[in-house]
Amino acid sequence: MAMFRSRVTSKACSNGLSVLTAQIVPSSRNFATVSSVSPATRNHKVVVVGGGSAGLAVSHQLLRTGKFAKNDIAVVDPAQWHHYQPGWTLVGGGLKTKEELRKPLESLIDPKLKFYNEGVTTFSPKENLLTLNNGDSLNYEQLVVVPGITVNFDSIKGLPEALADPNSLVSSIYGYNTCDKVFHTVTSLRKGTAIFTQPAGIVKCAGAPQKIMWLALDYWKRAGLYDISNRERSPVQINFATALPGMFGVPKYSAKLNELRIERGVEGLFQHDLVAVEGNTAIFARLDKKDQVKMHFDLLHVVPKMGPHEFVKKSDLANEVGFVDVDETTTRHTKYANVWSVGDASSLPTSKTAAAITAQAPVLVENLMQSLEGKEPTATYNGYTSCPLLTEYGKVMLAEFKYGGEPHETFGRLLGVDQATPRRAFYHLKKDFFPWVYYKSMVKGTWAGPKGWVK
Ligand code: UQ1
Repeated sequence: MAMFRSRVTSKACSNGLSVLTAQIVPSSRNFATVSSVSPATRNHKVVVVGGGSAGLAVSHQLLRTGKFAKNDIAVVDPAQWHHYQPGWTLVGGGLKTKEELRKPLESLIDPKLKFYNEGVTTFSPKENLLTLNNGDSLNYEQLVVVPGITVNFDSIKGLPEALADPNSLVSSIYGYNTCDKVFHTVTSLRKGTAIFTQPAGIVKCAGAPQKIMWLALDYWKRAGLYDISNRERSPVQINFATALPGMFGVPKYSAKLNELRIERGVEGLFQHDLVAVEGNTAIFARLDKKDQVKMHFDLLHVVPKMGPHEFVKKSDLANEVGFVDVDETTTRHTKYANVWSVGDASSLPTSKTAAAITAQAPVLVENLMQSLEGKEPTATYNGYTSCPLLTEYGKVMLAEFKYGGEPHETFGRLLGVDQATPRRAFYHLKKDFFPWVYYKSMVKGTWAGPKGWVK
């Protein structure tokens, strides 16, 4: 991060495609600053690190309390673009273009917020200070650390090269550069073995690796290339190779998804963690048998490993695995009482989604405001998160749950429906309503997910 700046970053300021060298440009600013201009220190009441889903929701909700003057709140993010990442699955399914899902980050930031279009180099929480890549420092009373996580394409040997090769049928919905290659690979395959992977460790939206598989299956079925009833006779065979022991982390939805998998003739390769791609061979570590297996593929959809940003991981704010160490109910840092985190970068033990942030952001904001007044935090987060799981074109299973993998279904409560049953209405929520309400309201701080619009 000190030497290079990425032109394209993902939802927060994660350098999502750091392995694709075409996207990386040397940063002259770092050197220019050192040689000519002396570093400056600036003061803000609140500094928010990250202009992703969490950063924008939190900063605008803070602003809307009416308790801050212009430039009291600063937002720090090196990205030029803000991406609606939940939409990348829809791009992979040929339902949206990637361009329509992004907006210039600066255009989403209220002019009353001070925007630093820079990355963070170091945190000094004991001094209430952080330094930027350009050498400047920011002082704060309260710090919100929400930079998201990085997608590590180079965590799988041979993957960067395979993704960059326009002739390979290897792709991933997990990056801006590669999400549109996915639909191209799906429409190009005529016969053979398709493998969809899900890695060991934490990923954003744990359902997405199979959402794209269900869309591809449906596409091949409609094209006459996939025979659900006869795997042997079907021109295309589908394998779901996941490092997990089941289809999903929540038992209720996992059971239903496994039924779908069996009904639809998809082979489940559980505890299989992709480690390398060599030509048309995928190499998996088998986590239960502690060995490796090689498998031929004709189409491969890869979900790389993901992890915290280095500048967070190496800081005093991180827990032992690199996430910002916060209390799971108040979102306050366990050691530093004026530091807060939600979203992907946080240690909150729930599934990392934009839906989770709709429930987390108001809790963080309420508690931070109380903290500014010298009061103890009282708002609590119950672990709410959601995964609108596309199971075919036109149908979505709306998984919603809280801590402990316990279902917490909005429409179950309101209408008495079972959300494990895939429905057309949920599909339109996912495809049309959520992307719309996200840019219309969520990034502006006026959308609280299942709780609806806030005043
Ligand atoms: C949501 O608010 C949201 O954000 C706009 C999503 O998009 C990523 C979601 O997937 C979900 C599930 C919600 C939650 C809202 C309702 C009405 C269930």
